[in-house]
Amino acid sequence: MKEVINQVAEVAGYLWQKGWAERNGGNITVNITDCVDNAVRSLPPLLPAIAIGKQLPFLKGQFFYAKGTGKRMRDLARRPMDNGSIIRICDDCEHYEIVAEHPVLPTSELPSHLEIQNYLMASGTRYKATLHTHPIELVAMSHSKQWLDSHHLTQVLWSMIPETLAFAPLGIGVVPYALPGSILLAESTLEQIKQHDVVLWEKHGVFAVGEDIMEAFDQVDVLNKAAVLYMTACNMGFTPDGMSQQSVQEIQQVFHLPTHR
Ligand code: 2HA
Ligand code: ZN
Repeated sequence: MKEVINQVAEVAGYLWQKGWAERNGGNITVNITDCVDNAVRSLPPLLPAIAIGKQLPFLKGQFFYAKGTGKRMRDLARRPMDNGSIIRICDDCEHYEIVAEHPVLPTSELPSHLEIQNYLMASGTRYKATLHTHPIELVAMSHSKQWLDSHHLTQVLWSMIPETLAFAPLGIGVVPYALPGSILLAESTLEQIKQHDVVLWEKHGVFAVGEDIMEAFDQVDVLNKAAVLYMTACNMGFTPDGMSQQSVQEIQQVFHLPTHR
């Protein structure tokens, strides 16, 4: 469990260094059920059970590490257990309890993170981590209608550098602007996460999933790197050509890249 939480802290540090996590921006949730020991399993709740607002049947008895509401990624990087907490989903699948280490209330976006965690469990994937962050260049692109078409955005980003395609083979989904923390945002994100590991929230940020938090971060990082390359070329006064469609398809075939999870 220590290893998983140390990895969360490492990623939180990267998010801050990249300028993607101003103030309390961003959230991290990781399913740690497989690595909690008996001592943690038997911990009594620190507060009365809190309603999730929805029934999530696949999360019964599951344990999560979740960043605390209002907490800063840069603080979490140094003190993960003071800026996040371990929660357990109650047997009714509608409430959760905070069991360690302090009564730090989880992220305001917990319901959307848990709803997507419920989907990841239900669909039998090995995915355990969900990440929300504010990557500068991808968010900047989302301010123009031409980039809100998921297919077009994915093709352009993939064509910037071969690695983008290799390491983000499911491309990037797009969710139209919705109020942060809203049910609409959670549900639109869930629909897009069924086809993509990374989803761009118009004029806000990204939501990503991965087998662990490092993988979720890496996918956002390679996609944002492609956005930086695109914008750097534009800043030099030209629109980049991008790799040809043929080169993109060649990579998909040679590396047997998955087209779905
Ligand atoms: O938790 O970024 O969108 C802070 C956020 C919410
Ligand atoms: Zn946000």
